Amino acid sequence: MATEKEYFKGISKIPYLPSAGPHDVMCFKQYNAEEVLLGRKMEDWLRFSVCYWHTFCGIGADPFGSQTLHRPWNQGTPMESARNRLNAAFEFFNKLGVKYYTFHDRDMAPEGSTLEESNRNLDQLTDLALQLQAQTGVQVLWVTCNLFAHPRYMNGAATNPDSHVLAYAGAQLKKGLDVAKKLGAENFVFWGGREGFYSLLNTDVAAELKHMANFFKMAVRYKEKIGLKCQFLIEPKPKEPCKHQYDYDAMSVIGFLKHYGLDDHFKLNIEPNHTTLAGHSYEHDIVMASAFGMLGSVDSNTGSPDLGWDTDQFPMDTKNTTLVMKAIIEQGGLQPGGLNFDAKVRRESTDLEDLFIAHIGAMDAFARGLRNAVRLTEDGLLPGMVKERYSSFAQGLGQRVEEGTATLEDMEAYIKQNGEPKVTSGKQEKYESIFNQYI
Ligand code: XUL
Ligand code: CO
Repeated sequence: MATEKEYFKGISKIPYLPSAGPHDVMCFKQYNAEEVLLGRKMEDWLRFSVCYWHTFCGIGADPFGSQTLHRPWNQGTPMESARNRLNAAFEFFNKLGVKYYTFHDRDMAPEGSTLEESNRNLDQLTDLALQLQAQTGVQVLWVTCNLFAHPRYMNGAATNPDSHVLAYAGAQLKKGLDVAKKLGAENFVFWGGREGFYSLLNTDVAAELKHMANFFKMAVRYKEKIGLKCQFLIEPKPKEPCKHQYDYDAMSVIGFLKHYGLDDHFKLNIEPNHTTLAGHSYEHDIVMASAFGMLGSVDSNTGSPDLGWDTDQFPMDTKNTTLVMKAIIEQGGLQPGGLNFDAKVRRESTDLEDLFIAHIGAMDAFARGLRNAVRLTEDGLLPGMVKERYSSFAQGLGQRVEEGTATLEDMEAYIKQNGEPKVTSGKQEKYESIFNQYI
């Protein structure tokens, strides 16, 4: 690969060494890209992706302290840094053995003082990205527009009370969709960071939701006009930065999409740390989105269950990864989506190699989750127990409820004939005990 400089010196391609000891954290022990499970290669079940904003733009600053992460690619003018960063990123993807990456328009290229200048910056950087993609085979899992960081968006982008701001967001989105087409992105994500409110006293929620739906409709029309073949995804999050965000969780977004007739054009990008912020269990929104055929992709990270904010940690808990992979297997895979590590090393993890250790650990956690979920599926014990639990809907009156042909009069006649139903144990502990034997 023709990079001008090696950024991750002393680190070569990460190998699969299943018998390596616990001390060796620079190899995969579970993730074997080419190994076939349930008729598909591991890399195709998992479709791992590295995110640009945390891994290459993150500097470890937080509201209480300044930069702790000093990256060698952040040198020179903003455009020089952006080029270095892109070269470093592709070196990282290759050494890690990951085939996809994700980025916001403004992490790839710095924002200029006009829309035209921002677009020119993006043109230059995406020319280089295209070249690096062709050299390495690494592809864009998804691209997104940053419609939340610039001060103009402080009161929202698509839900801003000022149509001038909405117009800026639309102009930025138009370029973002052109970039998605240029780089062959497989998906395009909308995360509404400022689409919500802090006070209902100054907010017309009905107007804002309608404007947001119309903004999405413009995106659908432009996508069709330019022949962009990618899946649109909305990423739910309940709060942070807004006190209340409209895309609260999977079910709110599904309801919104159906209400405005957008559900054929969008699926969901579920981030478990957002799901837990909404007060649900880790896998809840993955399962809910999947149940409605709306699970498009996963921002694979985790929070701390004992904290109330988005810590974007690398997912290391194999119980969680098993539950996620079980849902993904049940829906037949995630393609064209993938498992994108929207996760950041801690600001105290200051070595460059920590970026590798974090990704390798998370990839192994997901590979192990996949192996567990495959055994669970192949054994068929738990799925069989669930099927049996609902077996009364397979014939007679239950079947007619299932098909939607039963009436309340039928219910009354049935009860008069059959009387009180018998009490049946839910057996939760039995399910939990069996599940534990697979992780
Ligand atoms: C914010 C978040 C974003 C989106 C893309 O919590 O998850 O990084 O994934 O804008
Ligand atoms: Co995310």
